[in-house]
Amino acid sequence: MSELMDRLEDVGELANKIGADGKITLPEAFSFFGEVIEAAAEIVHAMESRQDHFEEVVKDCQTFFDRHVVPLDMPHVPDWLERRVVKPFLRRSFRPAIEAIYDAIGGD
Ligand SMILES: [Ca+2]
Repeated sequence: MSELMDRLEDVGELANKIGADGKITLPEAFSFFGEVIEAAAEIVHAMESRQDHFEEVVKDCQTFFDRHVVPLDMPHVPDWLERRVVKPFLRRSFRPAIEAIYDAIGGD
């Protein structure tokens, strides 16, 4: 297991609490996204050879999202919309968000 996945376990506990009823609201989903990005930023910041790990960091975040958010229902969001738009949007947003982290702190 990667260092990031280790760190994400803390976020996973939060996700399990949020999703204990099998549901996640849209604000909770965005908040969860923010928690994952924060954990990723901490790990990337601590890395030595960061450029080598970019794809791994993106993949770990997406795998984590698939595990903890994708199975949950978003109340008040039609299922087709969450399945085809909202969750894919959040999932794809990890890449540009992590790119922004690398741009901000990756070069040194
Ligand atoms: Ca729904």
